[in-house]
Amino acid sequence: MIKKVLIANRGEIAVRIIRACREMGIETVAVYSEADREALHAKLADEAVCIGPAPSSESYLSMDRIISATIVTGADAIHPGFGFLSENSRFAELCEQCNITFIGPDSKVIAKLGNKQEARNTMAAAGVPVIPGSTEPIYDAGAGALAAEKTGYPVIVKAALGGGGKGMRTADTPEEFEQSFLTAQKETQMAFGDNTMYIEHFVQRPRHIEFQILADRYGNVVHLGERDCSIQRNHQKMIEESPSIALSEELRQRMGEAAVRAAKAAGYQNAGTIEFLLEKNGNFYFMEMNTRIQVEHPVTEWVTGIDLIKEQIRIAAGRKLSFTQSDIHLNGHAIECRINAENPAKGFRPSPGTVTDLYLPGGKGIRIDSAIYSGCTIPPYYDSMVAKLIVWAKNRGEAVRKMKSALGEIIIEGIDTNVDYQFEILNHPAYLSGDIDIEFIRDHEKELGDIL
Ligand code: MV4
Repeated sequence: MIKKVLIANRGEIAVRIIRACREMGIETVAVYSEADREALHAKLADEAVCIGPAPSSESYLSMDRIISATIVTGADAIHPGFGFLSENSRFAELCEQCNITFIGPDSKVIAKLGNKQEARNTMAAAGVPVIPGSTEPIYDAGAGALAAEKTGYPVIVKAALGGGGKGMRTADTPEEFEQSFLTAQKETQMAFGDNTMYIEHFVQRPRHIEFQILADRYGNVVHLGERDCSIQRNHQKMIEESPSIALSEELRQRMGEAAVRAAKAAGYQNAGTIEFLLEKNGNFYFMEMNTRIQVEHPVTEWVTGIDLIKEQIRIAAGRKLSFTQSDIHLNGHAIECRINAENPAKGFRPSPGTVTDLYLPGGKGIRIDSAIYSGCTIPPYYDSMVAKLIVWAKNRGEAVRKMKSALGEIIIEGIDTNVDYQFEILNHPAYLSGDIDIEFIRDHEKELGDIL
């Protein structure tokens, strides 16, 4: 059994994990950087250890310091949250070597799925639809051009170790290819210290649909339905919802089965997410698998009634899943808005600083996951997301109205936020009608910016 968990993260997700542990009777250890001395996660945990200076590289990304803090405090498991070391296979391996339970999949599975080209091949072999494209790693523009020709233009060049948009370029024609490839590869080398690329056909105006899965140690795999994450800006998601209004029950079942097949093919354990691109005509393709808990997990929790963090801990402790696929039903509609400390009028530039006044909404069907409090200081060193507002209602229309009402109540003084911008998105007729794809923000930039 797991008795004490060290949370290798900060902000709202650290708080979320501390709460789950406390409810399960598990002790908690927070780690914090010098910039986070007064941070909520450090105050709420049973113990807190300072692991170094403000920059992530010297604190939240320092494997040695985090492992040391785990040993010193006698914690028997680490929850990595998202970002930071959560998808670092070497960190998971280090935990394994130190006899610390890493709350997530096996280090080898993380490494296998972290290589997107390898993941594509694994999925294709398992009968999961993948986007047409290269089957071998590509290291030079010449080999790339041949693969692109075979794939069919337009194409997208991606970093094998990438994800989240870095090291990615499109090419509409063979003439554009070399330039796009070299730019993508240079960025890839800078970001990941590796220059392995792969090529896919560029899918036009898809939705981003992802399936949550849970897998235990005994080969039981279930999916918990989908999240529609199409509303994003520069690869940063802004609004997520479950279920997606783009899926019929029949399509949900087919995509869910594909997601379960994907997890089984990877030998996956714990919570994971299979990302798909969904075309307007209903064709869907595996894009990548995320081996961590995700920011948007609360919308799935609300429509399924399953606490994903608790399930992660139970699975890591060796427990069997206590439900099967037929026990899982999607009830009602949940929407999440990410609240960021940023200024939409100034190109969404980060807005760190001290929160001088704070009021957060509540009431039936409203959940806030945050680590801010009145008087807290948001340091400039980390991600700008400071809170998540999640609402639930019987149907999408009511959920949208509830979200708009709740956004309207928020008071955050002292820093700039995207709260008003989020309101404008929810107020847009195209959003309301469900006419959304990954280009939504770009398509409607002008109207959405009118309030600024
Ligand atoms: C794509 C694509 C279209 N076709 N791949 C963006 C982040 C990274 N995970 C992969 N991404 C994309 N890959 C093919 N073959 C379009 C995107 C994409 C995107 C995907 C999901 C959500 C938002 C997006 C915004 C721009 C591009």
